[in-house]
Amino acid sequence: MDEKKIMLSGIKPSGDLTLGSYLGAIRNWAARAEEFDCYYFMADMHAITVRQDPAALRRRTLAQLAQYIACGLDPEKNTLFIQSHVHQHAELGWVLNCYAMFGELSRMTQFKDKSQKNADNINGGLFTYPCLMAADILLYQPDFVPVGEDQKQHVELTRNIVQRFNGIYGEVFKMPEPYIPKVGARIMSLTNPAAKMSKSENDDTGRVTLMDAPEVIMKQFKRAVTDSDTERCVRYDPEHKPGVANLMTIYSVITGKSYAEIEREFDGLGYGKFKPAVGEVVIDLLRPIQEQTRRILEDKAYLESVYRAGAEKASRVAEKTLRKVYRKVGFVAAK
Ligand code: ATP
Ligand code: LTN
Repeated sequence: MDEKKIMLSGIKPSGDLTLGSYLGAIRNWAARAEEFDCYYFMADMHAITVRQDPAALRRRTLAQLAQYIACGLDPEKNTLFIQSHVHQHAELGWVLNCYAMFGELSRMTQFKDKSQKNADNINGGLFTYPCLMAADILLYQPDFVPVGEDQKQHVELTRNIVQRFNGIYGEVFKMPEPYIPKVGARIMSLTNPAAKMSKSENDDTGRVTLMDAPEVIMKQFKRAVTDSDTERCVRYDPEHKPGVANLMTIYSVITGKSYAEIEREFDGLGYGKFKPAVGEVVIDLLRPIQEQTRRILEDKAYLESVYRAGAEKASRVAEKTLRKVYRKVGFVAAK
């Protein structure tokens, strides 16, 4: 029997999932289940690198699981789990800390960015974050890691760790490839097109969360920043019209239309027609996801059964890799 290729990814429950998390990541996970053996998790251990309210973290972790399922990840076909339930992540994370260099960790854009934004809490976890992420990945020996553009650097660092580790101990880890969508890899804030739409940063006006009510979504799009040029025409020019380009990207990913088609569709109509049209397709996209999420969240027993089964399966796979690593580095076998 042909072995399926493996795919793995995670998202921190550090805020409510946004349109950016969906278009840049989750959308590319769904519908892969037949082709790949897929693992997706809630990165709660990564979330605490920034201070979290405990009750909110718990709520968001479960909501995120419900949203994964509502976005089309069938738990019968994908392994869905909570990172902290699989202790091997922390254990391999420690080992990999010893195979990542201070210099390379210091160069991580996300570290520099988050340190600046959380100047009162630049903790060790924030710095060694990529080592835990490398462990998340390497435990499952995936072929592909689907992420948005901002995570590419972390996957590259994981690849450096693989090269270093395998160079010393032989072929222990499989080399993972980042898998980044061509369109939608970086959805920008609606009010500041220079910054990524993020679930925990900037102010609320720039983001649309997956659970926002239709009127809120419409309001956000109507007041989205476009540009002040006098032509006010819908044209794809990310350099000079980044706000319009961002809206066009959102519209393009959802409708499947090319930028040229969109330009033709709104030719002569201006932003007054274009912005609500983008809001409308987003509302239609999210409606069924919202309904399903609500239904799933009401069934606590079901959610629990999903994350328990997920952790059990993930843990079996992870344990194999961890044992091998422990043996390779010279730890005495416990049994
Ligand atoms: P935080 O605000 O806590 O840093 P975030 O909103 O940046 O979180 P992550 O948990 O870091 O989201 O990202 C989850 C996944 O979604 C990653 O693969 C990331 O690359 C992708 N992603 C997040 N935001 C966007 C975005 N605006 N556009 C495209 N992809 C995104
Ligand atoms: N660092 C990622 C979340 C994340 C992840 C992973 C993604 C944690 N572990 C493993 C892919 C694979 C983020 O901030 N989005």
